[in-house]
Amino acid sequence: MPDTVTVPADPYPFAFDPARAALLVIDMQRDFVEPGGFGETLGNDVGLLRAVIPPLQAALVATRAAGITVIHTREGHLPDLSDCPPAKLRRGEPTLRIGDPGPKGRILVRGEYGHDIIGELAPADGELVIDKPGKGSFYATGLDETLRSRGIESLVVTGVTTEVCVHTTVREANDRGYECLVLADCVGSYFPDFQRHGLAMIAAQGGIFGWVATSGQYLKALS
Ligand code: C5J
Repeated sequence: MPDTVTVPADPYPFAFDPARAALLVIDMQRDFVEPGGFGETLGNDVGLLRAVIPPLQAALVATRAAGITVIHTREGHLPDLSDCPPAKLRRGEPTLRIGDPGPKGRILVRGEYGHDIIGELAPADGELVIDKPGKGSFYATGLDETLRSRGIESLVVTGVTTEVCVHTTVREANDRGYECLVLADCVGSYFPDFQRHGLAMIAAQGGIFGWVATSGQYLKALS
């Protein structure tokens, strides 16, 4: 691998050192992507997120082959829900609330089948899995310390959902000084409009939060 990889991107090319980069795979959990989980209890068509899986599988294969760090996240709560703010528990009018028993186990609770990452994108041995109680990957996790201790400065961001956990994470990362490249076809939303506008918001104003490229552009740059 060269010292610098440059990916054509919006609003301008994204250059990163593979030894100082990580691919972040956000919340590719059954609870968001499969029927019977948290996403569906909120009234969403979870099928819309499945388009992310094949390009993300290809990005993972190429990232691992390039020796770049891979980190997965999972949104969810302790079985006693002590890390779930009452406001989050009360929010909305879901068919099942966080902690209720559902077809894939208790909704959004750590250790349950529905909380885990889908088989198609299962973490490889040695890859970090960060459990987070919020939408952002930095809030109440050790992610910042983990990245700093490994000298990571650039994040290639994938996962779901674009306008919620991906956006929150990219904003958190940007404020902490990380440079983020979001792979447009490797992030997904239940709302096609939010997908489009969410990506546009990241790259607008000269890359106010980061850069956006396709997985094809990323793969070509890695090869
Ligand atoms: C949501 C997420 N949408 N991973 N979580 O509640 O985006």
